[in-house]
Amino acid sequence: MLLEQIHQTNDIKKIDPKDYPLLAEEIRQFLIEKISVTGGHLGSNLGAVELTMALHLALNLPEDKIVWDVGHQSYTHKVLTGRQEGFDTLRKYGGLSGFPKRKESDCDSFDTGHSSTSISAGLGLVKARDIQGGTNAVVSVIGDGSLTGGMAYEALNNAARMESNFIIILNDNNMSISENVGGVSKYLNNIRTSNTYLDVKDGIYDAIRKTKYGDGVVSGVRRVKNSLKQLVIPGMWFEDIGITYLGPVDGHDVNGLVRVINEAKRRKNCVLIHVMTQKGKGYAPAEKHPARFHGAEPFDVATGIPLKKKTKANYTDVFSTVMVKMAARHPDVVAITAAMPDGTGLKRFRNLYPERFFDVGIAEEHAVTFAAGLAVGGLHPVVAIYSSFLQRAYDQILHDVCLQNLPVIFAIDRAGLVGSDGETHQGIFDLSYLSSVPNMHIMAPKNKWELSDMMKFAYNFKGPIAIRYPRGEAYDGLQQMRAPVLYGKSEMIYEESEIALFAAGSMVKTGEKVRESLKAQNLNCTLVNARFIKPIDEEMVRYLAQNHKLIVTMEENVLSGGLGEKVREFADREKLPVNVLTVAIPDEYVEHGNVDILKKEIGIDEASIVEKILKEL
Ligand SMILES: Cc1ncc(C[n+]2csc(CCOP(=O)(O)OP(=O)(O)O)c2C)c(N)n1
Repeated sequence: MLLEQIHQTNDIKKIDPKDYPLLAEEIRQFLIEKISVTGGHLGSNLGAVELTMALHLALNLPEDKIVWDVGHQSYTHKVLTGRQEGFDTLRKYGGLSGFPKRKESDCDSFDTGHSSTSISAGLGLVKARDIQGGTNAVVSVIGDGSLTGGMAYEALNNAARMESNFIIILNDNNMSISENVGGVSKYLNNIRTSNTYLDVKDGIYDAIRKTKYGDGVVSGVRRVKNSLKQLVIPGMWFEDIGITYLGPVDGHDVNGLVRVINEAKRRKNCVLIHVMTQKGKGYAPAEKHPARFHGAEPFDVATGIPLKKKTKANYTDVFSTVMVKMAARHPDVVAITAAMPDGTGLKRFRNLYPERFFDVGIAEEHAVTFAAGLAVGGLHPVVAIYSSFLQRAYDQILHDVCLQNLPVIFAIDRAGLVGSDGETHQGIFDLSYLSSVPNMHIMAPKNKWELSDMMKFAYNFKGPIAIRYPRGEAYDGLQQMRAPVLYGKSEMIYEESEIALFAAGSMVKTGEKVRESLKAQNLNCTLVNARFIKPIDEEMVRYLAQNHKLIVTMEENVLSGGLGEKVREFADREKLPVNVLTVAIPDEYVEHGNVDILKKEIGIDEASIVEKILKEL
């Protein structure tokens, strides 16, 4: 096994070049085997094996820096930097992260998770290097999907015409999670299919450079080559803005890639290497279903079928069904996703109402302002974005939607702890960042029926409104509790005295268990479903204060700016005769791991809450 010779960074350099294909094969087998057990981002990693090997061969880590955009494709990089053993605990609590982490290795030069940041971060590393007189290479690796995000262009604009070396690798597999979308994707496709011109793979520059007039001839050839490109590809955009374009290059040919990276390292400006890869390469099920294997749950290697059968609907399924029903009933309903038609459950809507569906690419900011435009134009947009990615669009929510009080519905999936993707993906800030915006309204359903009812309420509401719901199985308890959703009103579930649990969304289910535990200790306990986080149901809080000695707020959100602070502030302001205990996520980033373990660690699981309540009493 060649992989057994790789224990630490740069060990790959000891491998005989003729064995590179074999090593790539071994890495693929290793990744398939490990990810089939732990789950993880399989497709993108299988596609980036040779590219990563070439980077490790052409660069000198950790001095040279690689910034992985999103970071979900960094598994081979982890394998080659002494972290093979960690793969048994990949994405598990206390185990190897599924994304680059500076605290995990000195070869991880920048933490990522959200898309389209790598060129900005890489450029920062370049400028820091230059100012401090460094000579190391900096390489940002960005996918064609991530190149649909606006930040990437802001950074390219900044990097263009720079007189210092900076390498951008465009890892183009013609896919985002689903099919890539938009004009840039089409443009790249044109380049890909018109590869009739020269590229450095031929070693042509090296050969010419060795002659007496080497460098001059090289630039001459390059000029001709560039004008050839202009002929073949209408408007070589990267070159036009001042970024040297090299490619397209076969992303599964290690030696060719090493040559082109070395060529790029010699340039005194920003160079973009366009690398063609195949998502899922080498594993038939992933090649065939790249979207399904983007982020895979544990699966059977022989068939690619997930090990765990899905038995219950999740909130995304419920949202998906409600959306197609709403669309049938209301022709003004339009749906927007930022590159996640599968993840957000909008695929059925897209199939049934393609002209009312918009996949804008990984462009959350644009998605929200676009929705504002649709609303001003007379439509009723539903923007479906995961909680952590919506963070991107804060100003657009504030400046474009809420300032004009527009009827935009925000369907916020993955709100709360998401688990194995870790810090960058936990949806634990939305209640806080949305609460501070005037005109915004926020709801959270206790179970699957309530999500449906809240969607209907939201449609009839004349202003910006957000519904946040968690990842995973939709709660199907408390079916009998289906009082109509009324503006700003909470819902009494069990009315007693002494302790009142005031819980938001997913925490209602936890609240039921907490109540049972307290009752087992002869404590009387009321349970209220908050329903609205903004505005809070002040009348209910006042009522609870009159009949209980303790109100316990419960939410899967950070404390700062969330439900608990609002209830406490109201109780203080009104001088209500009650103590308020706030159960929320502390002021810290929550790492990756099983959600139940994480809840325990941060003190929002049933047992920790009971303990806190008993202590408070
Ligand atoms: C801001 C943001 N929105 C959405 C996502 C979810 N997401 C993760 S990877 C990905 C697709 C990336 O496509 P590409 O860059 O082409 O990489 P590939 O997976 O194809 O290798 C998306 C949409 C994200 N990570 N960040």
